[in-house]
Amino acid sequence: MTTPQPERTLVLVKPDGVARRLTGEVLRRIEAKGYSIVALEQRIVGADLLAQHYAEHEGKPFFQPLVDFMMSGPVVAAVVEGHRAIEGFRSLAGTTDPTTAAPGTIRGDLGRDWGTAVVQNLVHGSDSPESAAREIGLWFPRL
Ligand code: RTP
Ligand code: MG
Repeated sequence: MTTPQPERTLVLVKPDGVARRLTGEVLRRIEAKGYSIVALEQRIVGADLLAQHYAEHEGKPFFQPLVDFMMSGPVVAAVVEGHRAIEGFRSLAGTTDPTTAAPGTIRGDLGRDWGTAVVQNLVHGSDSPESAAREIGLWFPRL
């Protein structure tokens, strides 16, 4: 018999999600899926953390609008755990563009394009085990 391997992912409720009072709805979907929330914190983030978090996008046209958006209000950061939680949360979130994200997903059900400089899509989820380890280290260094 194989042993389930718990996996951790970093989830962010972005400023649009917090402002729209959707934090509880996002956490509800994570818990309803069967994942555990092992760390949770609301905070206002600075440019330094965001530059590290989004280092892969540095130099792209949406980089600065993205950083500005992420500093526009509080963010809720969570570490979510469960077998295949990285892939599982990405599936719950839906694809990047909320206009076309599948209904049933967080972005598909709750998001839309507001015509802003950078697409506001409610949540972030780590995209690989390497990203998850790096991002959890940035956001929750004591974990
Ligand atoms: P996330 O990192 O936030 O979970 O989203 P993602 O993987 O689906 O998207 P990613 O490609 O990593 O991009 C990070 C965030 O940058 C904004 N973005 N805008 N062409 C654009 O206007 C564009 N591309 C990306 C989005 O907010 C996206 O979530
Ligand atoms: Mg990403």
